[in-house]
Amino acid sequence: MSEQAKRAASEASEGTSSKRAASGVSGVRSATLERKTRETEIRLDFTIDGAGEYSVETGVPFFDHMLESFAKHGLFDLRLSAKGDLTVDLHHTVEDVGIALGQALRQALGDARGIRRYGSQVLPMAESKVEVAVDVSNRAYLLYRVNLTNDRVGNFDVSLVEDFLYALAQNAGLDLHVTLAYGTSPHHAVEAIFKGLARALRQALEIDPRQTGLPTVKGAL
Ligand SMILES: [Mn+2]
Repeated sequence: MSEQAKRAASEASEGTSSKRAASGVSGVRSATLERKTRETEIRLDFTIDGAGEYSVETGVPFFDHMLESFAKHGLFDLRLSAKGDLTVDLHHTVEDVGIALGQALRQALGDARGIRRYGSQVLPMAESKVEVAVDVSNRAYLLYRVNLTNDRVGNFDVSLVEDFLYALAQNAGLDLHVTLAYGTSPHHAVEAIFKGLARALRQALEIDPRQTGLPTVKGAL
């Protein structure tokens, strides 16, 4: 775990200026969030029960491509505008989008009543294969077994994927396991991670019609 990733976790609990809109009123689970720091300014609308519609502008073209795929394959609606200090590095922007998306997911989810809770996806893309497993447990953990050398896709450093996923897992309360079984193209491998994440989360967040309460014997998630 990098120092930067640890910073994401501690910063996540500091409560930077984020405000939430009413969610779940119409039965559609969604959240609106604004988050502003000295490094980034983020506006985000996220709907779990969406149609895969998106509008994403982070200033990082490959990251936009990944987040658009995430929305499309998760059938989430995502409106996201992030203005970050890209002249310093891409790190702050990528990590803070992970924090904001995680917070929005958690808000939209409410008390998690009726969800399937677990989701998993094996996802091939060309020569790459990724496995993603998620437990929407409200106890954060990231297991990330992805052996890619320090490649770049466009101006996007692939090591940023772990920072993004760590911030997302911490703030959404996910136990998230991501494994790259094999693959050589960093573009394919990273895209398979985002699509696999989308499919696994879509499954885990879905309402199970047979689940009338919380999917746990503890009484709370
Ligand atoms: Mn692509």
